[in-house]
Amino acid sequence: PRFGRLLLTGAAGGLGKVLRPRLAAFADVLRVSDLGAALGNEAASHEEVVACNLADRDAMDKLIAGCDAIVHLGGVSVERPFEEILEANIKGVFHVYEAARRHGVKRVVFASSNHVTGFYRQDERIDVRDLRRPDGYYGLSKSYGEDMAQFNYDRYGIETVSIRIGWSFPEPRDRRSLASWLSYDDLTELMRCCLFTPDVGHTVVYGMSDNPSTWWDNRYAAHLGFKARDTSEIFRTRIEAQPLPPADDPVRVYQGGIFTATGPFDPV
Ligand code: NAI
Ligand code: 15L
Repeated sequence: PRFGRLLLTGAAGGLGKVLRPRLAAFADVLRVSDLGAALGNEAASHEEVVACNLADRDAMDKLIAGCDAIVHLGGVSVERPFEEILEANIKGVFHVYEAARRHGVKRVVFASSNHVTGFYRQDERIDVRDLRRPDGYYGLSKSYGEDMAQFNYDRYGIETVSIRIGWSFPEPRDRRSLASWLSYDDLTELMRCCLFTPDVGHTVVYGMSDNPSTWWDNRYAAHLGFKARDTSEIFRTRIEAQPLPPADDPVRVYQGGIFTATGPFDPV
């Protein structure tokens, strides 16, 4: 299966750059978007390059017109002051769904984050039915995005898979990411499952490779048929040679790590 036109937001970011060539197989036309300065204007023959600020409602409406599905990666991707998160993430995801409804888009893949449940401890194992415990403004914005996804399914039948991405970089960098690593190849396969599995409603899945030390149970996303092929285990020896942080260090206590202790940003 293929879409006619697939939109990728956040195309100039770390994961956007990885997925841009890989999503080409999933659509006749790939429309890629990000802030103009980050994006440039070079387009392959199967691509449309459209600069757009997620906070701009009218521009977002035009961006999404004519698209059949959306992979929404754009936004602020770390903990930042509320105003920045509000513009890019909260207004951004609102505009995605408003335009999706107006233009009849029926499938969204939303890049949520493990920081939606960042205040669970690393000695707890959780699934997507456990209460969300966001660990900052960033996690709260992703929690709002998941609620937008559920609401837009219940009210308008727009289907979404929200991927609570763990740590998706070339390699794990510490003990925390040994548990949460998602390889780029597994991310790509997960994207394929999220885009093409029928009847997903609003499904929430933790985005992770086959890591034995995981904190997350994906039993409620089994219908996606996603099978991770990579594992962080191959990095364990090297990572465990790093000094162990103190027992009360947030990077060792909480699933969300340092995000649980970042900010507040207001001057005291
Ligand atoms: P990134 O920060 O490298 O990329 C995000 C992109 O969004 C950037 O290119 C940025 O220019 C764009 N953006 C920011 N504000 C914007 C605005 N107002 N309008 C338009 N574009 C805007 O992040 P990365 O690592 O590529 O992550 C992609 C998505 O996945 C993000 O939503 C992030 O929150 C989520 N995620 C990523 C994880 C990871 O391990 N890489 C882990 C958990 C979630
Ligand atoms: C995220 O949500 C961020 O987007 C990514 O840059 C990492 O910081 C990751 O979480 C993490 O949990 O470390």
